[in-house]
Order: sequence, then C-alpha cells, then structure tokens
Amino acid sequence: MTRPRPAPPIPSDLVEALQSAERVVVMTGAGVSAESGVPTFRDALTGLWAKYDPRELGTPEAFARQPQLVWDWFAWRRELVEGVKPNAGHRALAELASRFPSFTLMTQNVDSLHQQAGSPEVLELHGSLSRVRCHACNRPAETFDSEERPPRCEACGGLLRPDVVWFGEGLPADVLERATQASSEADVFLSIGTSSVVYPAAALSEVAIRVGALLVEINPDPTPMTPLADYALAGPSGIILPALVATLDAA
Ligand code: BJW
Ligand code: ZN
Repeated sequence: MTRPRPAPPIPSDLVEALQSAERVVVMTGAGVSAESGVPTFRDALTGLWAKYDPRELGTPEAFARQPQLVWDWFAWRRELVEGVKPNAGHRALAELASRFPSFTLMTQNVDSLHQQAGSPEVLELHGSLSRVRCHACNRPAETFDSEERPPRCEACGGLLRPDVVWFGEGLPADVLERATQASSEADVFLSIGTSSVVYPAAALSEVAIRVGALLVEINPDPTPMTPLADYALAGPSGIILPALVATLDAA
C-alpha cells in the first residue's frame, strides 16, 4: 500500500517573511490542477495529449486548418474539467487570500478551479474554457447550436472558438496590465505548478525579482526559474500549499 508523502517542512525564515508580507502575488500553472486530474501541457503522456501535440492545436493556424478538430479537442477538455473538482492546493490558495493586506492570484489555467475553490478574484491570463467567442468579430456567445462543429456566430456567421489565448495571440490587455502592476509591487511572489516557459506570463516573476520581491517556487521538478528562486519547495502543490497554510496558522 502506498502512503501519502508527508509535506517537507516549510523553512522558518520563509514563514517569517510571509508573516510580515503586505503584498503577495501568486502565479499558477497547469501543475496546480494536476492533482485534480487535469493533464498538464508539457508532461502529459496519455490519451489525446499523446496523440496530438497541445502546443500545435493551440494556435490560430491550427484552427484555420482544422477548425473541427480544434473545436472537438477543446470540447473534450471542457467536459474533462467539468468533471473534476478543486484540490487541496486550490483550497489552500483560496484560504491564503484573506491573510494578507493585498493578495493577487493570477493563473495561466483555463479550468476555473480556483474560482470553484472560493478564490475571490482570479486574473485569468490565458482566458477560460467556460467561455466561447467569435473568432471573426470577438462577440461572446452565450448559447449556440452544438450540432455544428464549430458552431457559427449569430452576428456575423464567423466560427465560434474557445475564449482562450493561443500562441501568437495577445493576452487580455486589462488582465495583463493588472498582473504586471501587482507583480511590480510584490513583497513575495509565489510561482506554483508552472514550467515558466510561456511568455509573457513567465516574465511576471522577472518583474517581481526586479523590485526585490522574495521569489518562491512550488513544483516537483526544476524549471528555468528554479535557480532564481529564494525558496524552491520541491513537491506537489496539493501537499505543500496546505502545509504552508497550517504552518502559518501554527506560527
Ligand atoms: C506540478 C505538479 C503538482 C506537475 N504540483 N506542480 C518571449 C520569449 C520567447 C517566446 C515568446 C516571448 N514572448 C512571446 C513569445 C511567444 C509565445 C511563447 O511564450 N512561446 C514560448 C513557449 C517559447 N507566447 C505567446 O505566443 C503568447 N502571446 C504573445 O506573446 O503574444 C504577443 C502578441 C501581442 C499583441 C498581439 C499579438 C500577439 C500567448 C501564449 C498563450 C499560451 N497558451 C496556452 C494554451 C491556452 C489554452 C489552452 O488551455 O489550450 O496556455 S499554451 C499552454 O502553456 C497554456 C498554459 O497556460 C501555458 C503554460 O503552461 P504551464 O501552465 O506552465 O504548464 P506546463 O505543462 O508547461 O507545466 C506544468 C508544470 O507543473 C511543470 O513544471 C510540472 O513539473 C509541474 N507540476 N505536477 C505542482 N502536483
Ligand atoms: Zn462574429
């Protein structure tokens, strides 16, 4: 029988830094949802993820070439995330929100699991699987005829697409601006469950470093950010984040 791994101890000087922090900024990536059963991008080996390269399906060029394949792939992913629940890591982040005078949670994820866990405000840098918009005129679509794949926009007849950010597309400008502003004022910046290779999201930790923020990474594997981190807590976020909250409670 396998036993759950105990969380590594949280360094006491990190706990002290968090106790006096005024502005805490958190960036999450696919790894934070891995323990909910959502496959990550760059280390997924099963199912459709093995058959299709998600990096190649997530481009406007792929949608132009094979709109039905891209629509179906996203419909499959939407169903997948509708069937999963937030994990202990999402819940711990929702709890952390009220512990600091200023707390900003930004995510590259499109699965809405932070919101479901109760996080009061989430900056969604890469959009959301739960929304659909027109690829031609950008109009959001509340309802659509799901017989047609992709369905068509009621206003202009263009193809509907998921409201997510594909490679080569700009991030929502207002969200990116708020994320950059928060990062430029951070005392502590936590980077959790992201490979830190996709820009401009990966540049936000660099913004925080430039203003002298304490950089904390939570990830079982090293990333390009690990050598820059003041603390690299190696392990799953579903274990380390609840341990962090418990340690703060006990301190
Ligand atoms: C665990 C764990 C556990 C596992 N616990 N951890 C500068 C330099 C170089 C390139 C560029 C640059 N600026 C722009 C670019 C180009 C490009 C880019 O970054 N390319 C690089 C890959 C080279 N960027 C863009 O194209 C962006 N757009 C842009 O810059 O536009 C400019 C522009 C401006 C104005 C007008 C027009 C254009 C857009 C990027 C969009 C990214 N989109 C995707 C798809 C979203 C929709 C969808 O879901 O399909 O976003 S790609 C994919 O990667 C997805 C993710 O959000 C993103 C990041 O991935 P993430 O979250 O880090 O996941 P993984 O799988 O990589 O890592 C998981 C991690 O979790 C691992 O480290 C594991 O170890 C860890 N883990 N279990 C904790 N239990
Ligand atoms: Zn339209």
